[in-house]
Amino acid sequence: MNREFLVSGNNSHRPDLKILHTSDIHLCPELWPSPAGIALAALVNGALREEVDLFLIAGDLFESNRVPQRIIDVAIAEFRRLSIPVIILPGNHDSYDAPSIYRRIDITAHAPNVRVLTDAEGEMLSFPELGLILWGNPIVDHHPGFRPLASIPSRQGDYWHIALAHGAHSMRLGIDSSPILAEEIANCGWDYIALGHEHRFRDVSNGQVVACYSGSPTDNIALTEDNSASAILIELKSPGNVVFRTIYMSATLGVADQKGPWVEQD
Ligand SMILES: [Mn+2]
Repeated sequence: MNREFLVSGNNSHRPDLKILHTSDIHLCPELWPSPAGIALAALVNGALREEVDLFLIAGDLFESNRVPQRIIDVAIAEFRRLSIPVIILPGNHDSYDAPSIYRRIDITAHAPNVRVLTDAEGEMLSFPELGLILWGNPIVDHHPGFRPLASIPSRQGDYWHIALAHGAHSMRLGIDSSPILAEEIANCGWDYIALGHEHRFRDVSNGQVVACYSGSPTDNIALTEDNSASAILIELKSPGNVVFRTIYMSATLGVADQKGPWVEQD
C-alpha cells in the first residue's frame, strides 16, 4: 500500500542523507529510569548532534504491548525533541496485533513527526524532499509463515530506497519465526535494509544491498560483552553510495549528560 507517494520524475534526485538506525530498545517499566530509557534519550541526543535526517526504529521499541502509559509518554517526549521523521516498525515484542500498543495510543497524534508502519501487507512511505522511499512490513503474528521481506516491492524511480524489517536471518524457511533470507536481501536491490531482532550488531549485506542489524542500544539487552550496545549511522551519498558506521554506546550510558551519548569506533 502506498501512502503519501508522490513521484516527480523530472526532478527526482538523491540528496546526501544521514540516517540513524536503531532497534530493540525494549522500553519497559522495570527499574525506571531504565537502561532502555537512558538509551533512547542518548540516541535522540546523538541524532540532534549528528543532525541526521531520519530516525529509524526497526522493531521492539517497547518490551511488550502492555507497557503502561507513563512509559509511552516518555517515548513521545523523546520523539518530540526531534523535528525529523521518526519511523517505527512494530517487532515481535510490540507487534501490531489486536492488543497492540500502537492501536492503544496514536503516537503520531502526540508527536507529528512519528510514523508507525502498520499495514499488515507492508507499507510504503515517500519523502520527496529527502529523495527517499521507505518500506516495511510490521509483525502482526510472529511465526515461521511470516516473512518480513517477502513482499518488498521493486524500486520505483530515482530515489533512495530503504526498508525496515524485524526478524531472524535464516538459512532456510520453516525454522525461525519471521525469517529473513539472504537471497531476499540480495534480490530486492534496495539501498539499505535496517534490521532488528538480533541484539548485537551484524552486517548481513548481500549482493549489492547493504543490510545490518543495528544491535540493541540498551546495555542490559545487548547481552554480549561490555560496550557492545550499539546503533548505526548510515550516510547515503549521491549518486548511490551507502556508508555505515557502527555506533557503540558507552557501557555507562550516563555519559549522555557530558561528553555525548556514545563512543564512536570504526
Ligand atoms: Mn525481536
